Amino acid sequence: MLPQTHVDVLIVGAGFAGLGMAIELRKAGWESFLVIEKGDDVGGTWRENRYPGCACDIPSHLYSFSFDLNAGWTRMYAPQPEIWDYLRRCAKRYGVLGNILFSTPLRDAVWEEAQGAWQVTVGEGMRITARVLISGMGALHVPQYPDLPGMERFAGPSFHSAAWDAQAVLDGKDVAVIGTGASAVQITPQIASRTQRLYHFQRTPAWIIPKADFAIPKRWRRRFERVPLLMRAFRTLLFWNLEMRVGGFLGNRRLNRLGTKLALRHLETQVRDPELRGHLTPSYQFGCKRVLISSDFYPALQRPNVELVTQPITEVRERSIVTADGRERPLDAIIYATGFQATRLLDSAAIYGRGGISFGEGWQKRKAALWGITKYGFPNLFLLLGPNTGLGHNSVVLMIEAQIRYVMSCLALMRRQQQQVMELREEAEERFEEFLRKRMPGSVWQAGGCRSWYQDPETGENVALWPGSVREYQRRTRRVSARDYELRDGPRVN
Ligand code: N01
Repeated sequence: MLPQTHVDVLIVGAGFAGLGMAIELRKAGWESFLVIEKGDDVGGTWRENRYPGCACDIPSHLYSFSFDLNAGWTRMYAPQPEIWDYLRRCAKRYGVLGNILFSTPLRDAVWEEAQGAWQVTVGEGMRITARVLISGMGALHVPQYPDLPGMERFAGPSFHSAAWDAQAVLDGKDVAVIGTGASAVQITPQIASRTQRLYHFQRTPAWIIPKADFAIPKRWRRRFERVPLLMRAFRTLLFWNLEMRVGGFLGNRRLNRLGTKLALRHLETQVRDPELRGHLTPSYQFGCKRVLISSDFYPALQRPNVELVTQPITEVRERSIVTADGRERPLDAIIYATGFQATRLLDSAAIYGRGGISFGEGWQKRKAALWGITKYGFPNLFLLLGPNTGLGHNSVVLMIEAQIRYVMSCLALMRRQQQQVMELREEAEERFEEFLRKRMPGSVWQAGGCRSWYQDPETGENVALWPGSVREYQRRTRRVSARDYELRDGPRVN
């Protein structure tokens, strides 16, 4: 017999979202909760992504929990090992490590109406019954490989940016980096000087603005340590500096032009060759795809051993890549910095709600979840970093914390009303869908003339980003409206 466990709350994932949730439950005195984590440590994306140059592209003082500011960040944009360390420290400090089952992936979760609980199968088949299920899975962790003819024939090392092969020898070799997203622009500058030749394959150029990164002097770190208020003031300054940008993405043309100008000036300053500059100039609106920040990507592309290849890839051979113009470039290794299956993730998660409907089916019916957190037909399921809660302009940790507060309020509401089950009403979901529909048309994510992972592959609608400011999201999720939910004591009667 496989072991069976009962808990009040089961959290999936021990990244920023899952850990933050577990910590809040612990702080509020909850005892009966578990976190299942597919990896062997906490950290989520910051455990998984270990490519050279991996770092935050949001200032670290803002990219941290509000309840655990870190005076010790060594740089404005901390490198991955520091962020991973920070999360490990938080897990330890707040005493949630004992609640985490590592190397325990979610197999499936089925809502059992008769029990008013989720039946969850994990790892090798262990079953967990949980009254409340919280997804902290995030959107960016199932690698998306391109579909290139002959990919499987390549004889040298080839791997995805999120599954970096530390054993692969790149020094003195001919290497391809495919992609021009946030990952690729961090990788190319780091490895360019080590390779013999580096071919950077770009399908679509990105808008790139300068990265004001610098080491935070020790005396400042000491000041932050001694005067936490100073650190908080600094964080507030960073917050408003980023928050202001959202208008430019929501349709404010003047703000959007300012961003475009900044990026174009950066390109002109760093790239003198007009032909190369042409290849690097996007033809879509600023912000339509994620705006990248980098001060070393353009210089890396201009190294004598680096070539920007803009011809589409037509074939991968045993030791080379062929492009549409018929050119074949010999290669020892290929790095796929080609992103993640962002919008398909929840679709494919084996979560079955009331009446056995899969999350994918529920999503097809209506591509919305209230505040990205709750969905009709899925009682007692709460999503962190769910649909339409990503950000293109500010720190997503702020969104995670707002969602955690909302979930805590939902749990408190159930307790107060002495009800076991809470389900979003269909009308509330409809209203929210309408709200999204009204917001999107003027935004750059939809009207900006690009294709990006923010968009639903079928409809082209933005299903990834929150179409507003962080302040607005925080305000709107501050209170749970009981009218949006049906609260019931156990099984449903129709
Ligand atoms: O992935 P992406 P990413 N031939 O999807 C290209 C977060 N993040 O891993 O634009 C050639 O952005 C594709 O081209 P196109 C952040 O939220 C954060 O870089 O589709 N190219 C694109 O250029 C980010 O947005 C940090 O035409 C091909 C690239 O691959 C998200 O993760 C760091 C191709 C994929 O870019 C994803 O970023 C890293 C082909 N056949 C990531 N197929 C921080 O610093 C695809 N591409 C916090």
